[in-house]
Amino acid sequence: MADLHNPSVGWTQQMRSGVWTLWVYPEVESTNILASKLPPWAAIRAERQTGGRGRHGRKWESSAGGLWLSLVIPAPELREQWEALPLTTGWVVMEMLTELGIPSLRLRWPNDVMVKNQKLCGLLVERFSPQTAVIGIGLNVFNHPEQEDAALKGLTARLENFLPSPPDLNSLALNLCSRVQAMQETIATQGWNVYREKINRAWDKNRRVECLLGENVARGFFQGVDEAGNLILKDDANAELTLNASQVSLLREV
Ligand code: BT5
Repeated sequence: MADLHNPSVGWTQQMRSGVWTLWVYPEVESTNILASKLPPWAAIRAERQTGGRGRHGRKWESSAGGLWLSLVIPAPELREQWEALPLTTGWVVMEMLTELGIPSLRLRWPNDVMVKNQKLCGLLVERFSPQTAVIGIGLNVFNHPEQEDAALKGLTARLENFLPSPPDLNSLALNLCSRVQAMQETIATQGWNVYREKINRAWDKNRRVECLLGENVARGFFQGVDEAGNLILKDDANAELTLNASQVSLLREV
């Protein structure tokens, strides 16, 4: 296992590309945990995670063959400006996948990249320090998540199903590094709203959803997000409903 406090222990490959240093490990508990103590522009990739993390304590299946990557970026001061990182990173990942030729891509709020109804990529953005954010990216490439958890059968997608020979995992990691750096610079200088229109185009519009807000459930057709990142739903009577994103623990497509 890698030493959580010293990324120089246990790695097998180290690569530099622009501002980034990418360390590759055979196995870690979670790349996000390993990245939590690292400075901006550190990137951690692991062949396997023994405790891959989803949101709200959920498990992320991380066997060999997938891209399990955490990127540390500067995210200083204005906290609100960085709250949309799951949305903007989702769009950046989708842009890369579109360029690779993956068909029928869409985003699902807040942090999933889907092919039709199957999840290809999930994101976990965490803030361990006031000055940085850790962007965890899980992308199924050659792995088979349903072999780890039979309940995922039919619910996941993987790059190998769409591309005869997907890029290797280091190339995908470095590709994402440079895109995430460009995104960080855009958000730092112009704010996240420059991405909002593109993001709003990438959802599956008019899909019926249920949103859990504590004990309550809000239902309607998903319309997108507003300038503050709040969710906009329309009910059957075409009335618009705004939901505070930080209060929505789960969005289910129904
Ligand atoms: C996520 O959570 O989608 C965030 C996943 C982030 C994973 C990356 S890998 C690198 C970094 N290090 C970490 O430890 N994590 C990040 P959430 O929206 O809560 O979705 C979790 C749900 O997705 C699970 O409950 C399963 O239903 C499903 N799932 C689990 N493993 C999957 C996989 N490999 N592919 C697709 N779906 C999966």
